Amino acid sequence: MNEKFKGIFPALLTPFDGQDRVDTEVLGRLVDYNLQKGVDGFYVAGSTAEVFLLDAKERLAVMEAVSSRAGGKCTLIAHIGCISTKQAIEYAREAKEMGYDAISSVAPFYYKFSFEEIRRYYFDIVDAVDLPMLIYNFPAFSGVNLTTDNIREFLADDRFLGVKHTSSDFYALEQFKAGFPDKVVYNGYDEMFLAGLSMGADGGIGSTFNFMAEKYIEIRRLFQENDMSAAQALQREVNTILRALVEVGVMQGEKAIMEGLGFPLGQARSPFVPLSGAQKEKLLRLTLPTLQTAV
Ligand code: MN9
Repeated sequence: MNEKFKGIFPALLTPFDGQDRVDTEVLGRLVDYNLQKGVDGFYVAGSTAEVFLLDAKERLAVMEAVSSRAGGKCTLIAHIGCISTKQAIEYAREAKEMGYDAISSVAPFYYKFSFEEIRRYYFDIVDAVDLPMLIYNFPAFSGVNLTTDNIREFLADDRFLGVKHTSSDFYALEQFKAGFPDKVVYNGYDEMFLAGLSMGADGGIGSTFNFMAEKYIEIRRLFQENDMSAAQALQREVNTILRALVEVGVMQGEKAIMEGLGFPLGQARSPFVPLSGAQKEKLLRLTLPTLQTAV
């Protein structure tokens, strides 16, 4: 039943035009470009989409652009997370309306909510909207540290699809699968994709999948065929790109790389600062030679 959720899911970037407006036309092309590469689905309006820098109208426009372009062609997960339960339920209802296959949410952050409050947040959403929920566990950014037992409490309920685990705690990842083999666990850090697979991940949701999905599709194939040395070699190649990218900032860097590949997505939104000419030049020099051009 959860087969359609396995595999490679780019966490889509949000293209902005020259006036800093969401460019849904370019977003549609980014979707097609990745569908042609054979991705299994998309993760929409998440961290990589700069979601917390979008207003509600823009967020819905992003969700709508992706569902109208990719609906019926692959599996779609909408990140509906925000720190208000009421607002999250509204986004979840919209996702349902637009035909999304699942919803996902980061834990409510900023106010240091107790686990009981976080638990209620998730259960109120799944009580209100009939779509499977993927927990988005990203302690480094959210500041919310859910324990393995906390997360297992959600997984024990039928309405929870699984976990997107953006953490290097691979023991926790393994424990989710050990306790709940039928739930879906996605690896979150692209630089450790192969490690996640080896501990039981069913696939990955990643931001660098936007421009090199083919490499992750191949790592997963090699892993499934037990060709670990080839899979490691490819992860190493991917990590030379990630190293250069993380140094300048993920979204800014990815947008510069996409532009270098012939696919301009504009700038990351303020307060992100655009890369300097020298940063861009160095990034492209270190990354483009091993990447496929976009068009
Ligand atoms: O959840 C992504 N996180 C963000 C996954 O975009 C903030 C990852 O794909 C990372 O961007 C990537 C680089 O650290 O692994």
